[in-house]
Amino acid sequence: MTSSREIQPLPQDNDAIRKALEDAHLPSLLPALAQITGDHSLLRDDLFPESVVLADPQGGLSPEKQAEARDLAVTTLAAWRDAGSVVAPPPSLEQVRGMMDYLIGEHVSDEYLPLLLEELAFADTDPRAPEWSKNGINAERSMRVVIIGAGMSGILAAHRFKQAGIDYTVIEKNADVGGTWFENTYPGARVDSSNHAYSYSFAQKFDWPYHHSPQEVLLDYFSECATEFGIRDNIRFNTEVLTVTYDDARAFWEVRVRGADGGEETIEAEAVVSAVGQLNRPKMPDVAGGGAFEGPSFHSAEWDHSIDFAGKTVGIIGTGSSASQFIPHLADEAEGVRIFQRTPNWYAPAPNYHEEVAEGFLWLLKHVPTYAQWYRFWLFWAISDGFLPMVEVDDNWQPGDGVTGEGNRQLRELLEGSMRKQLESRPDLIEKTLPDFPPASKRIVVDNGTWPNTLLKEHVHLTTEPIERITPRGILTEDGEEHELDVLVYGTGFQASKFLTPMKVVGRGGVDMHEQWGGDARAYLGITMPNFPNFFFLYGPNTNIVVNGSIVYFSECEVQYVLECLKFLLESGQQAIDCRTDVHDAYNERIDAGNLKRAWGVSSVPSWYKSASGRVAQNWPFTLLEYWQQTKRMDPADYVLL
Ligand code: N01
Repeated sequence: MTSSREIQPLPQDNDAIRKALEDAHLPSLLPALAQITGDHSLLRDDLFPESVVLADPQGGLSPEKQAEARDLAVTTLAAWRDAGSVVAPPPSLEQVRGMMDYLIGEHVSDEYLPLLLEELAFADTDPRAPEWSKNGINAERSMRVVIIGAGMSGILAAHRFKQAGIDYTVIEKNADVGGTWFENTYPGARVDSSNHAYSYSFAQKFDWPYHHSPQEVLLDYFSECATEFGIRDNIRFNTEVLTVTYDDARAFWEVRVRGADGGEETIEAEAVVSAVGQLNRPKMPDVAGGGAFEGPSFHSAEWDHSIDFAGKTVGIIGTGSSASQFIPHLADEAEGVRIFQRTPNWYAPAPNYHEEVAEGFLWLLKHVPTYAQWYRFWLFWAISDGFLPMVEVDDNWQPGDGVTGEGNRQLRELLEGSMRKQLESRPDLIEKTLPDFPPASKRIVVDNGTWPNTLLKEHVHLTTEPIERITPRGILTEDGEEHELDVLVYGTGFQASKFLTPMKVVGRGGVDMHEQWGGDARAYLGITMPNFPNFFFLYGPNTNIVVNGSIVYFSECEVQYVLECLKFLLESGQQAIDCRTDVHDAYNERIDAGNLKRAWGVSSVPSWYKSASGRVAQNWPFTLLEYWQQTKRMDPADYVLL
């Protein structure tokens, strides 16, 4: 990644610059030009973008205004180059604010400003890095941390602990880093949020080949991060955590692990960080006859790459985000495709979903300092808290209503219009695929027309008849038809609400974590829970976001909070902190009330957002800003000090 972040000199040839500018994202280019030249008059009133929405990347600038902006950019870049390509001194806070105001088309409030400054993270700055070190606070004290999992959040935690000089060991069950991006190798797997924003704020990559890169590109990114951060030597691969047990008398954790050779051992640690993810353990469907099918069958997260689908009829149970990505590939290869859909999905149009990043845009990201940061910032804002009104529940909402409020109605109109248009030649498919429930009741699937085009193929059949059972030869539906299959693929998702399954975690006084939860995981800030001192979750209960932000952002906030907790332990000399039950309960009451004001909280549609009891155990219902504010500092009053 370091190499991909090196800015290359601008060429003498102005035509090359002009050509690249044809692909420029203009709202984020002008702040970059203002920053490198120090000339903030470039942010002209008449070139002010009118909006920040993904569907209109040029912010409503007319073609004439876009041409003017490009002319201005050529002249500015050529003059800057001719003057020696010297980047102006860092802008003042007011100047940065002016650039942000320009880019987002409104005045950045005092509340948001510090968060946005962190997210902007200009090259070679890392505002979230710890400004303290363990030995600087207390060199004598033992502070060993076990991190469970080396996916996106585990790599991040390891990096931060290394920066703070904290002794850490990462236990990873797989043979390499990457977590979900290591395991999900099904054809078509790619990130469905914008890639330039789906990366660590402090390790931005300029040269993403796609706006939504495929799995192997994401895996490379996280693998390179692990190498660049220098954390690999502290990761024990092919090693699984079996039990985690708190020793009350000595105030530390015993982590029982099994290595690749089957041998078991116990690792002691003062703190444990769970970075196991929510979408990790495959879920098989609860239908009769599971295991009866005699042909090859597998889950999407355990793809069997040895199977040649040519000439075969493949059945797929499930139509979620995973299935919507791999089914089009199966349809290209197999002779017959039979899709079994229980509940339809809303599909959000993303025209650039499979598009490579345009050559000129990529060129500019590599040649114009700070441009990549400003573009990432634009994306961050575009997919941020402004989306929340679209999922809000009005007070007069009634069960069965197809929308939850005015914002949700607008969203529904957009999605429904696009789905109807794409399937207009097949009213039967519109009937089968158009949900009657409000958008965002469950996860909206991202698509660029590939899904309806797949359904329109003659050899692809969408069955909405409920499954009665799986048989040795295929699937029997309730109408009595047995659908004969050669291969069966389960696109049935993950055991998301069963956090930390199948590990056994035993806290203070022998309390079992899963028993305490009773099937309904909760935590304070999604990070700590009573009876489990110095045990921290990343991507824990109620930290998943649905429409605003990315989970990388959440992980950065969570790790920041964990660092604050460890710092407190080092400074105070306390052995452990245990979340207060009243604080935890009051927090969760608020979370539950918040989720009941969101489409996913009131809808009865099945989704991985809910636990078996029907409570939303996964999602964060509030703003990104609020989570940042709550995790920025740790308040010792929230904890029992041990
Ligand atoms: O899993 P899912 P997924 N009988 O739980 C069906 C992330 N992700 O792996 O809706 C019949 O969404 C189930 O039906 P229903 C993303 O956050 C991200 O697809 O419950 N059907 C549903 O259709 C996503 O949301 C990316 O009625 C049964 C499907 O199986 C999350 O992972 C890519 C059934 C499960 O869908 C999970 O997505 C992929 C049964 N008994 C995933 N049981 C990217 O960023 C389940 N189903 C690209």
